[in-house]
Amino acid sequence: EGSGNDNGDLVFDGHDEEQIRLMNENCIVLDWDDNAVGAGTKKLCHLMSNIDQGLLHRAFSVFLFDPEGKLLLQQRASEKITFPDLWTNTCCSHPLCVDDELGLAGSLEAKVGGARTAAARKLDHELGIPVEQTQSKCKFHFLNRIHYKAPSNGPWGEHEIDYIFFCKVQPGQTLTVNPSPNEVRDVKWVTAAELKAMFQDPTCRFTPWFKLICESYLFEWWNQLADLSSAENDTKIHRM
Ligand code: DMA
Ligand code: MN
Repeated sequence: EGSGNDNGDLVFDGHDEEQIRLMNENCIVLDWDDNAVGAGTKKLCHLMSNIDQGLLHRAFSVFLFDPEGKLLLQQRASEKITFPDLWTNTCCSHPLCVDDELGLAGSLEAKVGGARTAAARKLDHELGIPVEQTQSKCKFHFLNRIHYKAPSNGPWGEHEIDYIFFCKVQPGQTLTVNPSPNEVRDVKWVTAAELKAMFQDPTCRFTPWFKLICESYLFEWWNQLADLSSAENDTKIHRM
């Protein structure tokens, strides 16, 4: 097959080599209560044929705000195997089956810590924001967990329990943002009004999880950006 990886099968025909390689990452497979029950490759976890049989994994979604309250959006690269070219929140991915991302103690606090570690890793990988800067210049708030399922293109889809984080760049601080072209096609800082205007623009298409969060919690939480204490650390899993 000559593809240079062990994923040289039909589902990857025509896709980007680096994105195919990332399909070997080990996601955390879950039961319905967000307990880790095993590992599954990113490939297996995102095939609709497995999802339709109940396969569920852990994910996170970061919403990064600057000190003026603007949200950083990204447009996914055309190279992405799932949901290419769609506009979405700052950064999404999966905590992996590694010690510092699993939340080994099993408590919600430990799992949030693991998801947050993964978030810092991917803010660097996708957007070129150094891990050191997300640690020293930002404040993370865990909001809640959303359980959702959505088909993508072809055989692919999502079925996740998604840890939602607001990440606020602290007053007077700025972050280095240097997106990786293999992951991110474009970025844009927006106000709530500017985001609502993008929803009216038929040339802008959005990911299903971002639409779900926009239709439910986003604008309410955005209004409370200065003090998220009444919204954060929700222990309930919201099934959508
Ligand atoms: C998956 O994001 C996570 C959610 C919440 C949809 P993704 O497809 O961007 O993952 P990755 O960046 O690892 O490809
Ligand atoms: Mn996923």
